[in-house]
Amino acid sequence: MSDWTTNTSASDIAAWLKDQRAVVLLTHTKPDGDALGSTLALARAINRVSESSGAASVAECWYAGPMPPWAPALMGETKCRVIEPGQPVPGALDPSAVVVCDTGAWGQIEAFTEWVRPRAGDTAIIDHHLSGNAEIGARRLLDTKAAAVCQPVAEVCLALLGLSSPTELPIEIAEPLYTGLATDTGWYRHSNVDRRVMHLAGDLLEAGVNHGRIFERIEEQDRTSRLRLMARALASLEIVKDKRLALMSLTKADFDETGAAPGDSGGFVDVARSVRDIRMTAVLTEAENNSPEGPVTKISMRSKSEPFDGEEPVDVAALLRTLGGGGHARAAGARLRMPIAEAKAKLIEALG
Ligand SMILES: [Mn+2]
Repeated sequence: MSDWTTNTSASDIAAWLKDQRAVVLLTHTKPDGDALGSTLALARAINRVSESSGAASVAECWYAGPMPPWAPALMGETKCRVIEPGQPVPGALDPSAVVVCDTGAWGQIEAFTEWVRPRAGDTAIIDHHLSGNAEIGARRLLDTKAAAVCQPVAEVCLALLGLSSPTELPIEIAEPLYTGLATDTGWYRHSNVDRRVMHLAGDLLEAGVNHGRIFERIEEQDRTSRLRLMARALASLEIVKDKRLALMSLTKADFDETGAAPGDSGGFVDVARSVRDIRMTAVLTEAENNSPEGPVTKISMRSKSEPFDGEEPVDVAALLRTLGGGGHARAAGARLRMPIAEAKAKLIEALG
């Protein structure tokens, strides 16, 4: 993790991408709005450049599902391949370059590990997370102060297209960038919202993005099974650590009996934030594909950013690193090879 530093610039990445015969864009498993938005925007910018020079479209996005229900609407006509858990990597395309967006951690690109490893020299990482495995990509554009990876990706898109302002971006690139920016900031509610975020958001609106349409497309498309799954999650609520931590647990049976898909629990970790005394929230999920080595529990965790009752905010990335996870100070995750009850005990123990 020691070399987790930027060694290139947006314009150098753009110049490098312009020379490529074929580019594969990757992101973390179970892609969210920022993961999908960043890869789609970049693929479209690369393909615009190659089409304008008479070449065939060369960029495509490879995703490891489960995918959110709104993904097809965002993906549109852009060349994408979705690998469901346990499926092999598609072998049809042998790209000259790989770009990994919104993560730089082996643990988040598991489906592609063996495919990416020999290609490190031809791989770039564009990310905004605080830590990662630098050896994944020889080129690294890391903006750890960015709220969304769509911010540095917007700069690469501008450099590719020779534009000076995001207001000039074509709508099919502005929309996915806006989606990443809006979702990674919780629709501009989280503490990572700053002047840069609002400026880029304003510029993308100027480029023609329709905020209400994107909000409805992402946030108001649930199936009733997700609401039923939320009822299960709320029924499992435990408030521990002197009322500071709200824990929810979802078992495989909760998903099966409600008919919910693995991606349907997204955002549940934010629900308990509404309670004043709760400073941290965690959702523990029994992983869908229990491996021969035993059960896997996924932990998703958030913390509030303001001091409370004389206590500093908890750095959940640092906390979950002690359990092999990572992420941002206010939003982090981990995967533990153990049943939910054991993972819950470990988490509470790690909190001290
Ligand atoms: Mn992100």
